[in-house]
Amino acid sequence: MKENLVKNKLENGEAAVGVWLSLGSPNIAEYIANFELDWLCVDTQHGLFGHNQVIRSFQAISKTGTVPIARVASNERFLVNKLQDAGTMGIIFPMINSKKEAEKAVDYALHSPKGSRSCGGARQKLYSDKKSFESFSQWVDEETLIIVMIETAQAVKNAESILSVEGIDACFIGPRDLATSMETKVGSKLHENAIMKTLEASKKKGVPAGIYCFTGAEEANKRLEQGFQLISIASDTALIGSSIHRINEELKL
Ligand code: 3PY
Ligand code: MG
Repeated sequence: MKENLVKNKLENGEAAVGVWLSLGSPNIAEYIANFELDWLCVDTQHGLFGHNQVIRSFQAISKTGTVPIARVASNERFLVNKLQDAGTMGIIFPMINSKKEAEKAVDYALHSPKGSRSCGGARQKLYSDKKSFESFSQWVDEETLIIVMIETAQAVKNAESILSVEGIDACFIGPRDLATSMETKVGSKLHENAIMKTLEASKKKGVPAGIYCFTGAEEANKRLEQGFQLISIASDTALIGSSIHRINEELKL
């Protein structure tokens, strides 16, 4: 991996489509990574991943053209660095509610002078042909994707100031937590207005926006038309669950 193709697509105004992994299975990661998606997200905030399964999933994904990214369990330096050592090329930070929290995310993910990432990198070094640590750290900082999740009412209110933080490559809306925080339902008018407000803030700040889609191509196409660039089209659990459900519904028992 000489360059982060998802980062390139976002910078060029193109869409990058991926799938969310929750089941903690490197075998599922390997399988799905061969479907020519732009990215796969190993979710360590929710889901079933132990750290060895994270490493084995990145080993499988990085053999394909799909970019390995991860959602960190929470905005902590040690957790971010462990995912980077394991080989992620993008970090999704959940529950970023303020400019200060966004600054912390950038600080943990990038080396000096842009941040204060601790020197390590283990598996990330396998992606790069840089010989010295200095050239590796410069390369990895350029190729790292930093994505902040906007998924509370407070984050929507602060979206413009969050997205003014230098080093943030994209924001990503978590519809379920957003609905919970707003005490409304996914899909309500109130909820949709908050999504649109975040999208407007992202356009104003020139930072690409992404969103988690739950119901398939129609929803994903609508979000693409609205101008979302980072689209999660499904999760491993949803793909398995919806297939079984559909077949069961059609069975003539
Ligand atoms: C949410 O909907 O809150 C999410 O975080 C999606 O992963
Ligand atoms: Mg969430």
